[in-house]
Amino acid sequence: MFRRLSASVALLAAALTATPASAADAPLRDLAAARGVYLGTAVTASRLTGGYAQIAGAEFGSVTPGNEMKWSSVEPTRGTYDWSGADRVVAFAEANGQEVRGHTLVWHSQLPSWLTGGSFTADELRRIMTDHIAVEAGRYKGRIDHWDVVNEPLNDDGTLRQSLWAKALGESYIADAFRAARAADPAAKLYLNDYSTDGIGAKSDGMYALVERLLAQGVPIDGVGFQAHLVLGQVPVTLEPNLRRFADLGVDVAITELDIRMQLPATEAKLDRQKADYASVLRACLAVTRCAGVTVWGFTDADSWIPDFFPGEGAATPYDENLARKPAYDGIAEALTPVGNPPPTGTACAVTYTVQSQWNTGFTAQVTVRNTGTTALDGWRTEWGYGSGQRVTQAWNATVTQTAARVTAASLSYNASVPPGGSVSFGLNGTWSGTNPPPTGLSCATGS
Ligand code: G2I
Repeated sequence: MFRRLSASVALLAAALTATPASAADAPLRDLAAARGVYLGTAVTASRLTGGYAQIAGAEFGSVTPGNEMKWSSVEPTRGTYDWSGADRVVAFAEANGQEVRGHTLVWHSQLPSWLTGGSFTADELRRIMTDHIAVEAGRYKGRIDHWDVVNEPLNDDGTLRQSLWAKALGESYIADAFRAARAADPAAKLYLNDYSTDGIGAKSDGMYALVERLLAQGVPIDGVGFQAHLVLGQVPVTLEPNLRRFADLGVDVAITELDIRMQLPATEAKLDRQKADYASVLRACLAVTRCAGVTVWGFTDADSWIPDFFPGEGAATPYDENLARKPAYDGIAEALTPVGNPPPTGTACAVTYTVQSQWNTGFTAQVTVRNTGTTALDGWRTEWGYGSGQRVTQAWNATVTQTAARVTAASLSYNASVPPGGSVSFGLNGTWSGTNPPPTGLSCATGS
């Protein structure tokens, strides 16, 4: 694990928010990464400008399109696709060095009317479903870290929800969906996702049994998502043991849609309670090794589904409607800050990226990591995002890997140690077309 210490975006976010920076004074995404988890948010593509975009990019290491990848968004008319919203979210993530949770391939809701109103045989429906997965997951192949392949398959009592899919195909639709998703995008982690499965109870028992059956059939399922649409003061006490029992089945787990709603108006006491509730959800994830991360379902109360669906309730997210941090933000930051094991003081680095030469399709860049702390670096890493399709083709003096737009470079044995005030450079050749803008989210981290 490594600790990310410098991110220029953090300064920007701090400048934009009304309240003081958190105790840890680092973006949530960096605090999360230092603990080996991601902190994500659902976003709305049409809002990705201005202060909303700044915070989404600076504070979160993963984004989930709130609606833009759902079936009714991408294929409102049979055979006519609209990828504009989904493309926008994926491009945003790549420009900000973020992961993407794809949401969602197979669900009973937000389906186009040509599908809900059509009359199809079971074989036709199965084919429509697997074709849809092939098209959508195929389009974003290699660019989605986690796919919510099947969403909300269960009733509250843990039995199979009689969705369009289950009515025609029975439980077999779930296995088929996962197999189609694996074929379309072998690198994506494939998740089964549901709500009210957060604590141990009838519904999560049903989910547990379902996951056991799928694994026994060799279905390619990598993880289980727990939405965690919670009510103030009601974080299930069994959240952590519940996550752990699923992890013990051999799958990853993640909190995928966290929000904690309250009766309006919000008061100081309620917001303090919400802070504690957010912190306890984060701690439950951190306590379970296979918990991959936590995603909040919208980071601002201005972009939350709660007021529309629960009249009189709201204030469910970590930022208020004016994009100011709420106590819940600090609850997340504090939970992510190690207790009794503070980061070593005096260890810090800074990184610069310079294009040294550029020709019609290629360029050479030099990256310099400087030890700005007071103790020697024992290993370093840097990360950045390419916003314009640039690809690294060759590198020297570092181990450089690129996944989609995200590049990671790590020290080699002979240049891992950097004395205070010293610096190390490495180089790379890359390809570009159109434009070759500087990378985004350039950060460096210490440790191996
Ligand atoms: O309902 C909360 C979430 C439960 N789990 C699955 C998630 O996909 C779901 O997300 C919400 C979105 O946050 C809402 O934004 O799903 C809702 C629909 O079930 C979304 O609401 C819809 C409204 O119903 C539509 O009227 C609206 O056109 O959002 C659409 C786009 O703004």
